[in-house]
Amino acid sequence: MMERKSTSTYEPFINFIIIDEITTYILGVNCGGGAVDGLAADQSYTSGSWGCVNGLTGSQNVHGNTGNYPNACATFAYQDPSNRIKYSFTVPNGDYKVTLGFYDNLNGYDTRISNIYINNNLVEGKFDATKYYGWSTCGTKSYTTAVNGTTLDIVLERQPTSTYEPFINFIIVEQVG
Ligand SMILES: [Ca+2]
Repeated sequence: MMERKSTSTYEPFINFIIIDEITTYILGVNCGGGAVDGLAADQSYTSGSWGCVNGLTGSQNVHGNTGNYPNACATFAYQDPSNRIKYSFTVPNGDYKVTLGFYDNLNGYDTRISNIYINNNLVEGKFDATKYYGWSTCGTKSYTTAVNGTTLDIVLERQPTSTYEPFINFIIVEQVG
């Protein structure tokens, strides 16, 4: 606010104002499926954009559930027969919260056990969604990470003892600082 001083001959004036727009990056991906639950459809990675790296994204329908992401949990992405799945996001530098969604419909005899890396840092060792959430239950894991090189990579690597390759149902990447 600008107020005229009692001693001023003229009223207050101003020539221009610049307001820096603060933008924060947020993107949710329905891995292995179309646009549902407020998340974008999955896609292959292209330079400067985001998506699943190294080939086709496999998907498989599983039973839905009543969680926050019932439709996103109904499909998952994996790369068969690869022992590794990777998503890459081109983002502004800053601090990020990464949420990974899992819904494992395997029985108690088969396993999907993986190490999870974000920008080459191990954030989860020997992760087994069924052990965390139970069979056919949607659950999430969240991590924070700093991005300095405009790239945010998420990698899931199969553990040698795992029956099946790594999988993931959805990803949400959100700038928090
Ligand atoms: Ca999905």
